[in-house]
Amino acid sequence: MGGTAAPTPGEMAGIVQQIRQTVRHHSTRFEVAIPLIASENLLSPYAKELLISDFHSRYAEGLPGERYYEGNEDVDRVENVCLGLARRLFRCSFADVRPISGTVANLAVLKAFAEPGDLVGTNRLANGAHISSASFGAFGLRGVKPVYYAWDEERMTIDVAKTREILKAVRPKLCLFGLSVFLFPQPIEELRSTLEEIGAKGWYDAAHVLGLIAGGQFQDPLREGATVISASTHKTLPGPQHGILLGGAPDEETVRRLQSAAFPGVTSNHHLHTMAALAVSLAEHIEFGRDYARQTIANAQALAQALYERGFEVLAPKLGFTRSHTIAVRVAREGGGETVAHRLADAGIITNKNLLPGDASPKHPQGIRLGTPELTRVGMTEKEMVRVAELFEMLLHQGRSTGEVREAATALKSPFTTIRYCFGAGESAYRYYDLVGRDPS
Ligand code: DSN
Repeated sequence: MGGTAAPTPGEMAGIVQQIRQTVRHHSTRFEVAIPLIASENLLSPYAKELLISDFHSRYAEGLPGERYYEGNEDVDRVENVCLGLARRLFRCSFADVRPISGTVANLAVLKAFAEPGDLVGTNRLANGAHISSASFGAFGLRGVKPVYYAWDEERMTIDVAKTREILKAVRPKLCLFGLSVFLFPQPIEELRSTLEEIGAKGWYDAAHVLGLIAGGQFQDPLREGATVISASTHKTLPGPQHGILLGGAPDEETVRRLQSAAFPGVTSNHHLHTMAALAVSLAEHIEFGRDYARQTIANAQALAQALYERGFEVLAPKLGFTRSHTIAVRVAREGGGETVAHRLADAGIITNKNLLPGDASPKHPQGIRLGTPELTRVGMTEKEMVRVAELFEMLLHQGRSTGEVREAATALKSPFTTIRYCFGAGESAYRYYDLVGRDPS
């Protein structure tokens, strides 16, 4: 007979225990680390609580009030609140919170507005585009062909004049604006008349800058020419890992296409526990988002300036380095993106290697990407950003030991472990509470 070998007594309970201990170890590691991943953030206690609610166990296919399962009355109430908060925060008439991630939201837009073989405008990966635009990502899955915008390396954004010519010559059906190395606003307003002339829809992937847009501190894509925004909800919008679609004032056909792409196109059930947590995060962002977004950007600019003053090659110095939460640093002199990111991580500073314009090899990029959403969320301000830059200098320019830098990083972070800019501020941002409170047996 086939089947798995029976476990020895205590074997599986031991594995469960190990998993719990490993996750706890991770939490305490991050509590004393300096996390600088531009796409990460921390959930508020009220949002986090809902991740372990009974919503996690349920199905609710379709739209509120039109479900395929019974028992969804409370889910419908929460989803309607979530949709209302999203429309209010982004001042728009359409929201759909069923995509379960940013990439799934991107697939929904591609399903709604493009057919296999269509041309879709986008940025190149080396210029900071998300992997959704790649042939091995969502573009490839939908079978659409990328039309790349021209890039202005010095300004770290699209070259508008050259891109106008490309768009007029090639006439893509859909044009995606948005980046994963998102330093400056995308010129969708400047390209709006060209999109209208060629009949292309404007699509804005706001994953990285959603909380900055909502906080009124970045561009406003729905009023600048985007028909639809897709996004994940856990970067500068400090919500749960989830996705969202937003539309300014779309016509009925556009709404129908987006809704049927969201379900049954790219989801069956959506994730109800994260949807409920998103509702909390949207409410908190309406209350606290403006201040949070302002401080996040101020911190990124302060970190960039402090690194630049210490001899690091921070991109776009003539433009003030960044208008967002992110900065990009060329670290070829310090050993390249991979080596530097590893060395920093060993010293408790968490970053990621990143392709920069001109990089030939995706495996060995010359850059690292840094972001300030998480350090801002735990209350750090410009003063601490200077200290973070000093840690980089100690490790990468002064030859100080990994252990010494790690100790300094821990000392810097230790007073900043509680959550801010939310209800329940002051709770631990990193720890969670054992539900069972005893060992499995
Ligand atoms: N891969 C994420 C990032 O770090 O930008 C976006 O999905």
